[in-house]
Amino acid sequence: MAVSNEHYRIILLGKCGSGKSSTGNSLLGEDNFQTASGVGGVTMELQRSVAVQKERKEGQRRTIEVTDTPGFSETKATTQEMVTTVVKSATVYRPEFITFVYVMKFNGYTRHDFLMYKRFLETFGPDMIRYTITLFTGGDYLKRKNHRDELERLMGQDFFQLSSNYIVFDNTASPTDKKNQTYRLLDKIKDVQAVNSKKPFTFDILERTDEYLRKAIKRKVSEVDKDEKEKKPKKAKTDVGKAVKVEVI
Ligand SMILES: Nc1nc2c(ncn2[C@@H]2O[C@H](COP(=O)(O)OP(=O)(O)OP(=O)(O)O)[C@@H](O)[C@H]2O)c(=O)[nH]1
Ligand SMILES: [Mg+2]
Repeated sequence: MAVSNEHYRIILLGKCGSGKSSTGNSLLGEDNFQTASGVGGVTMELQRSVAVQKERKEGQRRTIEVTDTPGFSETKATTQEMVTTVVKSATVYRPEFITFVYVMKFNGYTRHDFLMYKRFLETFGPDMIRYTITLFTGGDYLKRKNHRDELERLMGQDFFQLSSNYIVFDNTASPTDKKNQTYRLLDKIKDVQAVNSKKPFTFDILERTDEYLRKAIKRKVSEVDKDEKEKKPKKAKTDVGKAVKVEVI
């Protein structure tokens, strides 16, 4: 039987403490990223980790690469901070297809969270939304089966007017439930690929953003390119069925 390969590249973004590292661990099926509840806590630098799975169907191999990022600061998330994180995490994957997963905490969601999310989308222009899935952690706090109704009741209409591509995650769930959540996210990523006709996100599509930002992004991209050239790439050790930590970017 022919082996089919699926490869997903996910970049987790969002405010400090929103649950990015916990979500990364749920996706990989292994605790590779340090979370606030573990020793070490807050994520300070970009980290990439990969899991290769061979299970969903006979003859199918699925690779999930996750990049965990330092959170945007609670009080002063600057445009520069967002540019640095997004460019550094995305540039190394060119020309592969990546999907941004913007993580927000459902429990304790505030107006500030909404405004930061809005700033993120505005910073990167109208194309960004087509490459972004919003993921709400704290699914264990949602009591009703109809998430949309409950999210709408708690957050108001604003969020849904911006984006309808979202998913709810419970990072405290059982391993089986975490796997099912992961499959749901991967299906959403396939939709994102289809919407974009598999054309990868590139920083060229930022032409419509303003002059200042375009220059800042270009500068950052060439900085990352230079770093990448100078850095000897570490061999990624992959292990079927296991998540392995690859490198700190
Ligand atoms: N109840 C519940 N707690 C969660 C969930 N996801 C994450 N948490 C908790 O939220 C806290 C923050 O999680 P992290 O994964 O460290 O958040 P982060 O976004 O990586 O944080 P920074 O690296 O500081 O930006 C931890 O105490 C997690 O255990 C969830 O789905 N449900
Ligand atoms: Mg973290």
